[in-house]
Amino acid sequence: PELKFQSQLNCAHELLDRHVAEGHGDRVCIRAPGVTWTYRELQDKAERIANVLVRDLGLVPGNRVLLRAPNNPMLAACWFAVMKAGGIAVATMPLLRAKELKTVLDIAQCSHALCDAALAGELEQAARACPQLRQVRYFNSAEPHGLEQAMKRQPSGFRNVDTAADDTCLLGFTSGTTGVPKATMHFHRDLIAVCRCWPPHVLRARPDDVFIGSPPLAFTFGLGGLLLFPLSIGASTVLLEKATPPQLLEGVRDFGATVLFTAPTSYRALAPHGALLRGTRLRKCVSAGEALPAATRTLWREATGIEIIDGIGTTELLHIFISADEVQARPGYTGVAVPGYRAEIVDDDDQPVPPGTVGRLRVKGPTGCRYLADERQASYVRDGWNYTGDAYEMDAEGYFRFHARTDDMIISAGYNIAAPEVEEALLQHPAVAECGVIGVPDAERGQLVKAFIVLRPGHLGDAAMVKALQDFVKQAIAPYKYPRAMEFLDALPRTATGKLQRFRLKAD
Ligand code: 3UK
Repeated sequence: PELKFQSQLNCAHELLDRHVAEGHGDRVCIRAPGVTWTYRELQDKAERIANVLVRDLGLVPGNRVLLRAPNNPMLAACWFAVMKAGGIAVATMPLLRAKELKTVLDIAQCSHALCDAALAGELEQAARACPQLRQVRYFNSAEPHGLEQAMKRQPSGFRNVDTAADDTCLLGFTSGTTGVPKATMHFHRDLIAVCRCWPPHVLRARPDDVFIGSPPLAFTFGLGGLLLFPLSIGASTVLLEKATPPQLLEGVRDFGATVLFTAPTSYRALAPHGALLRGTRLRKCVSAGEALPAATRTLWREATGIEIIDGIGTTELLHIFISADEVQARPGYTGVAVPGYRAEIVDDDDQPVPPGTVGRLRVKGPTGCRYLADERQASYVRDGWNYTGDAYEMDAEGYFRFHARTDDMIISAGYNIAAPEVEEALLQHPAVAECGVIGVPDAERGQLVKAFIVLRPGHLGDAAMVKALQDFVKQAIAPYKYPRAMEFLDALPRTATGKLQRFRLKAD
């Protein structure tokens, strides 16, 4: 049963306000260990924080507010407070160090910051070198000058600043597989648009669903999946500060979660414990951030009985634009264009290529793409199409198959080899837990395919293993793609969003 709403949505904070305005304020909105907030309670917190921002901290519409916390209820309240006060939210990944924070503060020109006390150290260090940052408040601490103390002195109730649908409300920073963060601007209407495209057409969750997952709210995959989407239908969301595989398992069981958002690497780590999920309410599993290998899809289905919903999204376009639901899902394919979006494969001259040809993916849709930096806008957005930097192929039915990031195409002895294809082949070997493939310079072949392998417990990375894995790849895919060099590691370098950092493998 869907909740029916009278009001039309223009701005992001209305995703929260309309529940209270239309009589659903007592539904459970946010849960976390030891915390349950209804929609009304979240609104009350957000409005008190908005009052602090405007009355105590002098925020004016358009000011940029740095938000910094692990996924927890106060972060969600601060996020809505910024929307209500007409500010622009700049959420940062919890793991960022002072130097990276300074880059973000400078690019975004933040004047205010709301930060979890647990993450104060790096921000204090960064703030010393950022004179534009005028006001910082910490929450989730007992200190007398904390945000909660200031909230107590403010009335509940806040008259929302009169923002328009096309006012910027969010600066999203890309997660940096190449190391350099890029900022993209999003309007209020973009946040509403993502709630209208992928969730109703592909995810199809219900008001009684309980969302849970690992992506930080600072990553737009997490912001949508763990905040905007559940709230847009009156469902509830579980926010976990730490969401490693064991914590996700526990969370799904303890909170009766039904919809899970996480990355392929996390599905691989969870799969051996899949039996523990069989007795739970879990019914939908979403994967994004990296390509989902066919082997991981199978592993998960066999472990849990659930078909993963894969989807590619980007920070630039805010959320998922190519995806397939449980019925449409095809192993090895991301899916089809999400209603509302157009996706095409083009050659180096921006001309569409016939089905079955690998080329560059470009996408157009209601969420647009606006980089903060003009040079970037000029080179990555042409004719309204956003070039994602991915090499993809579309078949005659409109199904899209990922090959590689354009930068991750290895050219060896004249052959084009997509690093993820070699990884996918290796992952099918029972001894391989995780792997990363790159091209390394080679005098003879130009580039050489090199694989970094994390073995499952009980396996040894010796010469016999190298030979066995090379032979295995030659059987699975065209033999010239096999990794001629191989190295065994305990873990692979990954971003906080679960993406493999190939540039770090290349540097070592
Ligand atoms: C890669 C995928 C194959 C692809 C994101 C869902 O990942 C997100 O945003 P980012 O800006 O990175 C975008 C790039 O990541 N990618 C993401 N998903 C897939 N490749 N299959 C996939 N399913 O290279 C893309 O260009 O960090 C994902 C929702 C919101 C997001 N921001």
